[in-house]
Amino acid sequence: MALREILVVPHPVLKTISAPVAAVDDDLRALMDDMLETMYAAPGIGLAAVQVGVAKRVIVMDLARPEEPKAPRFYINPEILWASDETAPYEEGCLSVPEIYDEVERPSRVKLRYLNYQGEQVEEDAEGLFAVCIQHEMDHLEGVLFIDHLSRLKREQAVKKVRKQAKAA
Ligand code: K1U
Ligand code: ZN
Repeated sequence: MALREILVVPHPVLKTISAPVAAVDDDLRALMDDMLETMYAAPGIGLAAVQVGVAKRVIVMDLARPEEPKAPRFYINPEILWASDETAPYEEGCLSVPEIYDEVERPSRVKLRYLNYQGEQVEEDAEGLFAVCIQHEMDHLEGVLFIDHLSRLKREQAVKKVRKQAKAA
């Protein structure tokens, strides 16, 4: 396993639409293992492959609390089959937009279909933080960041702040 570099705004690759995965094989599992290690090290609760520069429809996630055992999740070619009309706000962050947090409103519940680590098709209902995180990560697969849900002014301020941090580092 290896740590990968997490791309930050305004890196153009983050605007890429990720391509579907053709085969769940050992090379893909090696990528997912690297992504998981990178996410834990950041630390974060989710990561899309495009954030490490690989524009494939792959997401890793772990929503376990710090005192709980690790519970890694893998989503390959995820699709949203249904989304609730009811929405809820959540203060989101993103490893590609470091130190910026803001409220985004999304459907409270979604029904998903995806391939798991073994390449098996799974259907699952998501609510709460799981629903927030999977929608945030699936936005990455379309080249959309959570700041794209904010006003133009807030988005531009966020990118400016991240650029300033990068220059200072
Ligand atoms: O960059 C990412 O996509 C990961 C992002 C996921 C996310 C967080 C909050 C709402 C929606 C999606 C993060 O993991 S940001 C860091 C974070 O939330 C966190 C870090 C350490 C402990 C707990 C949370
Ligand atoms: Zn993100």
